[in-house]
Amino acid sequence: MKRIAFIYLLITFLSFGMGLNAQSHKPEKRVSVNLEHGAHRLGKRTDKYMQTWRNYGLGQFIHWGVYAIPGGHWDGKYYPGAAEWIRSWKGMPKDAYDNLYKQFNPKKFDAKSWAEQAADMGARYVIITTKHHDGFCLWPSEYTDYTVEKSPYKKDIIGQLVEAYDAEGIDVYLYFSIIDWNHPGYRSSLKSEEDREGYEAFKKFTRNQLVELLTRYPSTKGLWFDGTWDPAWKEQAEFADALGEELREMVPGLIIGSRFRPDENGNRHFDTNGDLIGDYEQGWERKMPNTIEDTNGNDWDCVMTIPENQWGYHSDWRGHVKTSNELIEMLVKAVSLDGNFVLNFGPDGQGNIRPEETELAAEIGDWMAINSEAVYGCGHLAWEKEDWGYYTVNRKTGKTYMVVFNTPVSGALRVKTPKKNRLEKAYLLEKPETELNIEKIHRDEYFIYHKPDASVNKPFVIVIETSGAGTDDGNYQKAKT
Ligand code: JFZ
Repeated sequence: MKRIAFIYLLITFLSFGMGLNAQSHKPEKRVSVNLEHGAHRLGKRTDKYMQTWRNYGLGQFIHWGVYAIPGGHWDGKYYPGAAEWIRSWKGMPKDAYDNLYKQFNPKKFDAKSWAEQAADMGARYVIITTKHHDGFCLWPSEYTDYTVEKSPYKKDIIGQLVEAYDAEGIDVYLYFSIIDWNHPGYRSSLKSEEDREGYEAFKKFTRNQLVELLTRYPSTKGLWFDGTWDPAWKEQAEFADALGEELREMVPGLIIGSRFRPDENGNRHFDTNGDLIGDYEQGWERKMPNTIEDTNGNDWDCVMTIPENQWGYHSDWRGHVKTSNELIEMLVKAVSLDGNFVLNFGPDGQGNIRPEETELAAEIGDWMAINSEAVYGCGHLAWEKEDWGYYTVNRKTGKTYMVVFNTPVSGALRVKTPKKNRLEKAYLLEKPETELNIEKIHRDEYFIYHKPDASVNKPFVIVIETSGAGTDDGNYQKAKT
């Protein structure tokens, strides 16, 4: 018995060590100091709100603001950076940018059609920019004049979107930038007494706007913060912590990721002890974890652009534009590693969703219409990773899926089950009546034979059933987490 306990400890120790080495997203050094503004919780949130979040699978991001008007161009010149950053470009006169709102009149904007398109794509939540770094507010804020109300369009855009997405049953999260290039008190760093004074006014303004947003749009499920890397904000641990608590009291179950408040040492995402600050890791931006160890057991979302790095509307996408197969693979990979995948849309200055995005949304939606069962409510299955794609497992029912992206020329898809767990049955999700041939190769190793015909150019899903899992508690539990 003693020996077994020792081996168990050794294995636990080794795997923990390996986990630490794999962490790209967490300080390597683990210390333990008392923090007033560090993580307020260790491990995942277990309440029903967070469970809903965890089971979304697919989300939509919307970046919209006055930057959609120049669309990555000024004075005939092409701006190579992210379109929503054009104000910071030396070729862009600040004054001209700050007056763009006088032309903001998106006649084609129809919140309902955006929400319907998102629903058809299969999105379960949406993150909407209420205010990006430029400070332009898509709602009629009473704390600044730099809002949609003062544009020729006048109407509240956030209100229309919240209503339309709510009606489609898509949960709304509000993106809010802490960087605000329009507010006189905003500074990226505080270098003088005067800076500090101005920043105090900016902090009040920030708090007021956030309280205003949650008061106006009480169905909001969470806040997606951005622009919190400023040295000025990194000094605001106490203020940000209190503000977070105040906001959480306003909306039951409110979800806020790790890109909001720093700890008292200015550490972001992970506090000085290496513990996650906030409800999920918000650092996976245009990149993804590769293994479950990379996620440190935290909830996370990956936000992704369709071109390389364009969030707001850029009329001229250059470089690689992702295909629906690539995006579906990212979605499934995210789910297989216990994360959500959020795809960005950048509508144009008139309020149209660009044709490339519409086409991709439809292609993803077509795939989801058949296969979403392997996405919604699903998470990681701790089986050996195979070359053909990703396993996902329904967290409630335990139903197990193989989402196949790479079919081997032999047609033999390898499955290695955990010990004492026999592979009994395999069938295509699309055609449950046709059972696929299974051959046992060696111990817990099987081949499932399936080679789709040449016309199939989309990933497909195989459902698998095993038996005997109950005889090995440890593995069964592991397979379910
Ligand atoms: C920020 C914004 O600056 C950008 O315009 C967009 O809104 C995006 C969603 O968020 O950009 C970031 C933020 C974080 C990282 C990279 C770009 N990051 O953590 O690597």
